[in-house]
Amino acid sequence: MTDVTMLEGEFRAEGARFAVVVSRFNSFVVENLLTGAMDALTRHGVARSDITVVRVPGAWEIPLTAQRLAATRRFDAIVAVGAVIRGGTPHFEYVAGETVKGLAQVTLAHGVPIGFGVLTVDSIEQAIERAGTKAGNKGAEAALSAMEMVSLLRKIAP
Ligand code: INI
Repeated sequence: MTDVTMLEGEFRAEGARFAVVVSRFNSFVVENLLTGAMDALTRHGVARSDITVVRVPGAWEIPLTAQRLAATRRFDAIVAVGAVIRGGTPHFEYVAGETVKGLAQVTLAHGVPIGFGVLTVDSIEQAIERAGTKAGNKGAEAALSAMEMVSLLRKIAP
């Protein structure tokens, strides 16, 4: 009897090209997420010349930008980095919800993995916790997930 076939990605993706889409809104937090994402990619062997960083005004603008990047077919994965903080703004539900939905559409429509490093949190404290303090760095996690997915998709369809 043959054994089960197991497929899973690794934290390495030789020659893969990454686009990191970064929103400026709440930049005091988001810059730490970007640093985490860059650090995760380069420490796992991605050349800096294989990374393109694209800055956009806010999280709302991330999905369209990701769509355009995916359509170029120049990137093996996209990492989305931003912070939507409730903090009393009525915008929160709309911006957070549409960012998530938009990115879900892009990843499926283009078949390009998107690491989701957009914080959707209630407070600045929660955002800081997830941007390199006690709850880790969600930018780094998103970058690693994107890398793992590149590796996995290569195994599914070399
Ligand atoms: N953009 C964010 O990235 N985070 C937020 O918390 C946020 N809030 O709360 O409003 C936010 N709004 C701006 C939005 O993303 C657009 O950039 C703006 O509406 C212009 O289109």
